[in-house]
Amino acid sequence: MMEHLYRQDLMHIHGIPLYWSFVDNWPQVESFQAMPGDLLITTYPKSGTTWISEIVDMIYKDGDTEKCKQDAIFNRVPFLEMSCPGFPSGTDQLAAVPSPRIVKTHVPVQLLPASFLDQDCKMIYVARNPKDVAVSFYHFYLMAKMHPDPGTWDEFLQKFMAGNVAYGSWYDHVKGWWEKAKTHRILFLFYEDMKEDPEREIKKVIQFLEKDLKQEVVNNILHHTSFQEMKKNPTTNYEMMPAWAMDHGVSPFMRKGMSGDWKNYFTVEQNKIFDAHYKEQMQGSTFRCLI
Ligand code: PPS
Repeated sequence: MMEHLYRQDLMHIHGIPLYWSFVDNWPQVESFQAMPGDLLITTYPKSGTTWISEIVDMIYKDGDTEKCKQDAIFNRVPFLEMSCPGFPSGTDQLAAVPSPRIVKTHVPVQLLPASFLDQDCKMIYVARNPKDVAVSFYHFYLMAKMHPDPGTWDEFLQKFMAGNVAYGSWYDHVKGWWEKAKTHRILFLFYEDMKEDPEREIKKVIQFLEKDLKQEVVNNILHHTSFQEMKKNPTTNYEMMPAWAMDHGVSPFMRKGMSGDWKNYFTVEQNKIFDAHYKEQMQGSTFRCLI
């Protein structure tokens, strides 16, 4: 029924490759009116967006699991630039949400609607080891057929390194947001830090959001947002998405949830090429992450 949406080529918006239906709706995204109390969760795809979204929503709801379980994460934290036949657009969804809203986006910083900066909204950026992002993105391309065919793993890795994937270059994305974080209210987090010490990172978020939560609430957030819990929770594992949009039989959205899975996919040669390319791309930036 929706097969006509499958495996379409990416289009471009201001030079960034993106799904055609998102590009179609871009005027609504560009003119989106952020409110001062909005919190923006901004990430390159596959970097821990859903994880940080659930953490933030739990904090907003004072650790009340039942409240969070009332709706799917993609309704509780609407996806700003989302636009797809058969679904409400992210901008329409957000228009119906009372302040304070939590907004998800993957846009590179130069495509951020101006109102977020005008309103001085708080933002949280999560960065992840690009090697793990590439592996996760490859599996996402396979299971979510709004993406073009990823080809073989090697072909996909080359496209990823060239920025010829949805949302463009990972390198430009992190560098752009890293610079913006120097002058704006942006909490910059790393997926690997969240894996290493989730309690420490959750406390950073609580502090950034100026909340005061008891340790037992923090413990509850920790438990509820663990990979195992989120994987079996239908409101966070994306199984509430129609099967034509995401085929979890091909690869589950909650796939492995670990750092370093790239070692199971990169050949020695691919790793060598990637490291050299990474060095070249990140030259001159003070951004550092595990690779
Ligand atoms: S998306 O589609 O861009 O919004 O995807 P995103 O949520 O950014 O990234 C999906 C990857 O994050 C992993 N994930 C988690 N890891 C650890 N703990 C928790 N709680 C968690 N929730 C989601 C998810 O498994 C995807 O990574 P991979 O490596 O594919 O498993």
